[in-house]
Amino acid sequence: MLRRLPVVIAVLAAALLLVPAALAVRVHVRVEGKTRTIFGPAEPTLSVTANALDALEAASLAGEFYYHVTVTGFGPYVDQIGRYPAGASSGWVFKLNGVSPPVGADAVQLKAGDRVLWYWADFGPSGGPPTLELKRTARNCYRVLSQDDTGKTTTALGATLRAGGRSVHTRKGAACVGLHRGLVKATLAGAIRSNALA
Ligand code: B12
Repeated sequence: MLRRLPVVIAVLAAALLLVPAALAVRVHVRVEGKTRTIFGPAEPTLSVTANALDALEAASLAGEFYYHVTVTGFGPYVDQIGRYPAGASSGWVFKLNGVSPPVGADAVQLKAGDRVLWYWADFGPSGGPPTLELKRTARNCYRVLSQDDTGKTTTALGATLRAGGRSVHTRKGAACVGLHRGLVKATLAGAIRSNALA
């Protein structure tokens, strides 16, 4: 038995190493900065330990971008992503599946297939900015939706589609862009730029 001890220890150690990997979830992650997309325009799937803060860590690792967490009375708070630190009524917020959770990112447990969006937001008297979501309706045709913090979705009237260096103004939040190279994304003044689609 004693001779088998090193083998038993090795098996146990391997099992312990496998536990965190088994608990990880595969989720979509995107990070929208103040002036440009920082990570994952097309919302790639990443392996994330457990929560929305871990999703930012996974994206930072994959995209090699800086972020900083400070511990406050409420718990961990992301006070900087990329170049810009939070200040006054602006800073970094996140959404899970289009909804802004009313708790810190470490308290939001993820399940497979979830979509986590971190973004820079300027808060005014009417709250934070809506986020845009791009959907493909047919070949080269797209619809742009606008989501508020509760996840309520409306058509993003006046949104612009950016396709291969061209700008196409949408009629009633939808348009066909014709043949294009690269990804298409949507913008609208006062809203967070959309995910990108082929
Ligand atoms: C201003 C504000 C913000 C600003 C902060 C800008 C800045 N300068 O850093 C912005 C818009 C960026 C923000 C973001 C978020 N906020 Co906020 N925020 C507030 C608010 C209205 C005032 C805070 C304040 O200035 N206090 C006065 C200063 C002197 O005290 P302070 O301790 O130094 O305040 C700092 C911390 O509160 C920190 N902070 C702000 N929000 C949050 C959220 C969490 C979870 C943590 C840990 C820290 C934190 O930023 C403040 C300024 O540095 C409070 C509501 C309130 N009345 O307290 C909500 C509040 C603290 N926020 C809240 C939430 C949920 C968030 C978000 C998680 C929302 C989201 N889904 O993304 C994010 C944080 C995500 C992240 N980055 O980690 C909740 C926290 C609830 C909870 N029990 O966890 C509160 C209580 C609002 C609410 N009732 O829902 N917030």
